[in-house]
Amino acid sequence: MTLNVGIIGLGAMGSDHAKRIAERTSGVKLAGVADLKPELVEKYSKKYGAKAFESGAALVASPDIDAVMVVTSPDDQHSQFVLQAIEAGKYVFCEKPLMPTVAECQKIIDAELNHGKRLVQVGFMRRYGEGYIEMKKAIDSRKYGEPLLVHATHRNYEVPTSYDTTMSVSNTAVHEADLLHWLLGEDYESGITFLPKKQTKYTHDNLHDPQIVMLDTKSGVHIDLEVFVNNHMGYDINCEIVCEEGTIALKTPTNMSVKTKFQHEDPIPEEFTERFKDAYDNEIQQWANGVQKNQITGPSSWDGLVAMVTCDALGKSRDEGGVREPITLPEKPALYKD
Ligand code: ISE
Repeated sequence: MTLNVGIIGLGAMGSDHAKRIAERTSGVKLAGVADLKPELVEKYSKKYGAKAFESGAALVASPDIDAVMVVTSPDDQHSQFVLQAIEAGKYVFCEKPLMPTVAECQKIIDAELNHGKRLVQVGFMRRYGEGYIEMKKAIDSRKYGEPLLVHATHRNYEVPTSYDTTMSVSNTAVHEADLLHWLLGEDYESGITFLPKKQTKYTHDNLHDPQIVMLDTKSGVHIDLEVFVNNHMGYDINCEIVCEEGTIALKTPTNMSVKTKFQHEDPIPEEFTERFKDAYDNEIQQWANGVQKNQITGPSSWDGLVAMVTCDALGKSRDEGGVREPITLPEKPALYKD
């Protein structure tokens, strides 16, 4: 049976998912689209033969839609559609972050608990990248001993002027907030955000760039993460786990490198949709398969809440001048235990 998926939000990420659902995901059909901009709805409904909805709420309520993807921007518009989908008993994939506040994440969890079954998956696609999957296997096996340190970078070529200082954590480092505790298989104890004095000339008044994030896990693994969103070089994601008997590092996938006169060049991707294309494809295919089988296993609302609690502590640290903040999670409900 074909799964009829509806997408709410057709900006950069939403249109990328629309193409993925329409052209590269098996067992699914892009059955409907909605956006606040009618011209986008018209464009993508025509392009993919999907039904044009006049609102996100109408799309969720429609009997023509089996499962919903919420990819709206700004991030604080996710809430109403995710809650509406849970109420309707429909599976809903929500792009990261789940919600912009811990209280709102908790609302989603409460609605899901009330429903009695997991319906929400959060778009932390890095967990589906082959590089990270291999790294996790190596860490879990303890082949190289205990992990001790993590050095990571999250660099974007540039960001729009609407992107501000808080977003370096809530919109960008949120990926590592999710990924690194998953990779290491443990929760965080505390976090720090430090704003170095020297900034890039490519930033603007409302954005402190770059920033340094530090996290410590419960067992004492220390993480340092550089977040540099106007690096004017490319989309450069690095992660190295230092273990007792070796280091495990993520490689940037490339199909070609060039050697020319006294130089050796490896291309750096420009955009995250290009760098993590395979991870996104994998993520959505597995989500669709899970929905078909009536059991989803990807990042849950609980994972969305963990990331937001972590980002809140990191934001507080930044606002208080770089003090160490505890990261305290509520008790994990049984629904989210493995
Ligand atoms: C964006 O929303 C993403 O999710 C990207 O992966 C991240 O690199 C970028 O900084 C965010 O703005």
